[in-house]
Amino acid sequence: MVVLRQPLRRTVIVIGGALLFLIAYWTKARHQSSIGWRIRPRVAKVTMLYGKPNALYERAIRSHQRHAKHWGYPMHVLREDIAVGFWNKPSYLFSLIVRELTKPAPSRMEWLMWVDADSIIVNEVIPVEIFLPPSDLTDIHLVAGRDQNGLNTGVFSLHVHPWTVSMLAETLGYPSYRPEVDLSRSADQEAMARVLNKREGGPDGQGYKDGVVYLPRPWINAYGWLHGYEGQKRSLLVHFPGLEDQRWEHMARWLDAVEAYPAQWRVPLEETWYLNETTHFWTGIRHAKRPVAAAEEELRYSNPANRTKLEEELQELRTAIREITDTPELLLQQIDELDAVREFN
Ligand SMILES: [Mn+2]
Repeated sequence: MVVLRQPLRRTVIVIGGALLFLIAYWTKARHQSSIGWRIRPRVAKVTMLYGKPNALYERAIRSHQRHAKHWGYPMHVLREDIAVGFWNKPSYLFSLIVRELTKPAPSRMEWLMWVDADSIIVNEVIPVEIFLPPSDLTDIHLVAGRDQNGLNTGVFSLHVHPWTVSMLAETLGYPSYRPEVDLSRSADQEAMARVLNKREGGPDGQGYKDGVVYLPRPWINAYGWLHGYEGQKRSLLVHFPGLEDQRWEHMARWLDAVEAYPAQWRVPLEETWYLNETTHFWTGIRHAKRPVAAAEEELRYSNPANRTKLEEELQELRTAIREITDTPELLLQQIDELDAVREFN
């Protein structure tokens, strides 16, 4: 064994340590840049679990933590009951959005992704950035999915932006300023759905509708039912809404399967349909946003006689963008119709 003198040994340790750090950093950077993401994460994940200890929810949250760790997403877990009734989720999100906004822009997260504690990550090597608008689409502030009851807030993403502060403030205030409305059981979800549908008020007087994009819900929020799974083997996660007491058995079965054979569920993004489908989805929206921006500009100088028609067509294209999930063919049709009206201006 070579015996090094004290100062030399220290130098060797320092240089060795620095080299190891560089190698680790380089490996991570290579790993992440292979699909084009920046090294600093732009998304944090958020969930909550409080009250009576529940081992299944804890295991579900651990699946989200593994996913977060894999991609370097910070993860926030609310552990205290902070609000009366059903308002913990929007209250916590409100606090986190405000906290991010108090930081200088370069060190903020850009998005927060909410995940319910009754959802389990199935394929932890799927990054969530593919479900968020590319950074040139700056006027989208909420990405969610819908089911037969409308908006589902079990899994959805919020833009770190003043728009979101207003939207959450209105959601939290909903029972106070609309006490006559029966929000039924999922009061926070119902209140948010109603706020998102508003056409007046909000940050620019136009409500919140145009800041929302609905993507095919099973991409981010595939349901596990009593007799099956809405997703596929390569899907991101499974969520168990509305199963009541049968939820436990199903959660246990899924957790056992995912924890026992983790490698079997990890299918890299490149080998899933996700990459193509999501790229296609955002390209479609980008394609439609361009004529919207152009028409908005033209509206300012347009001939008053044509104004109403142009405004109408513009509104229809905005709706088509929001509804792209349900009626993708409508998007192209509306782009054509808006173009036709623009030619007369
Ligand atoms: Mn849920």
